[in-house]
Amino acid sequence: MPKKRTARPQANGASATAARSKPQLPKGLKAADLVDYYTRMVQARSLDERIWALNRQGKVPIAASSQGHEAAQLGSLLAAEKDGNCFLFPYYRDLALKVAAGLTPVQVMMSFMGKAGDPYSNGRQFPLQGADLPHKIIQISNVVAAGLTQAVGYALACRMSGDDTVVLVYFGDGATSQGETHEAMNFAAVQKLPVIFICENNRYAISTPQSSQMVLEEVASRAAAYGFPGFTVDGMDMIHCYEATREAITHARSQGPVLLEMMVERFMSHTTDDDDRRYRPEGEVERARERDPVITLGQTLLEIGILTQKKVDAIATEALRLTDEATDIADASSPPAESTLHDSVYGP
Ligand SMILES: Cc1ncc(C[n+]2csc(CCOP(=O)(O)OP(=O)(O)O)c2C)c(N)n1
Ligand SMILES: [Mg+2]
Repeated sequence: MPKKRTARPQANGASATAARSKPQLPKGLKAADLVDYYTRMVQARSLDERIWALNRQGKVPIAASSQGHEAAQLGSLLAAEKDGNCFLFPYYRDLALKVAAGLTPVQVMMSFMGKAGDPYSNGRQFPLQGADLPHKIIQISNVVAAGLTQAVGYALACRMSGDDTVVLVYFGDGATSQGETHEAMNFAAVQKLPVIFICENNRYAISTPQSSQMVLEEVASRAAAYGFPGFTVDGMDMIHCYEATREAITHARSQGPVLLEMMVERFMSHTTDDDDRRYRPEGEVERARERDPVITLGQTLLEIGILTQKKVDAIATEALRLTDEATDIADASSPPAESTLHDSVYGP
């Protein structure tokens, strides 16, 4: 397990890691892994930005952005991929995770525009909601905290069928105020199930700040109530999230649940339906963007000497090309055929 907690980032977004020493290549990772994950992160950001613009053009009905959460999502995914036997229960803010897990740009755009070919629900549900079993992902609904009990049930089923899958379930800080979180954590603890509870703490539940959701300063301390470890990590640092999740996977498989609170920043409004200027202090988002995980990971890789500026530029250009191409393909595609209306629906 992570031995130490990272200093908690300041509420105003000031960097807790401002005075970074020259980073080393982390244990278990090759240079190629980091370039690969940087490329995935840039692609996810490019799609996320385009989806927001398409909403304003009336082509995407609603979206929740993962901008600012990417390091937490990709760092934990990298650990899961390295392990090779993990199953993921993300939530609605995990676009970057889903893209990095292997969803193609065209599939993403099909889902957000509600077109036939959306691999999650074939255009039936909120975008990227349903299941993507080839990438070992289930996200049945947007009901806050509902995924926790489902993930715990999945972990129990895996154990009963004799496989040693570790389940990673993702949720927000607000979700930890829901009763279902208590049920899930308590049951997982009693059964010592291999579940990693990953809280992406952006300090807001829509417009409600953390201080109005709970008296605790750290969500991680909730773990003590269930008798399993809880850690707060810098969710803006992908490598740190990778290392914490890697240790958590080992612990979960041998001893039971872990809670990882990843401190992130929500760069955009809650969803495309929200306007956060009504409740966020002026300058907060701008300060948070100083720690943009896409930029800081790129800088880190330049510093270590894994990437050159030329390669960084080429990655950005290729991401934009794929986003443009996917937008055009999805825009020109049809919605699901009327004849399929009753497909996948229980009925007489
Ligand atoms: C059970 C339930 N109650 C309320 C909502 C409406 N709702 C959607 S997202 C949200 C806030 C959740 O905040 P948090 O868990 O911190 O996640 P974040 O969006 O900040 O990533 C709420 C209240 C819902 N979807 N489900
Ligand atoms: Mg939140």
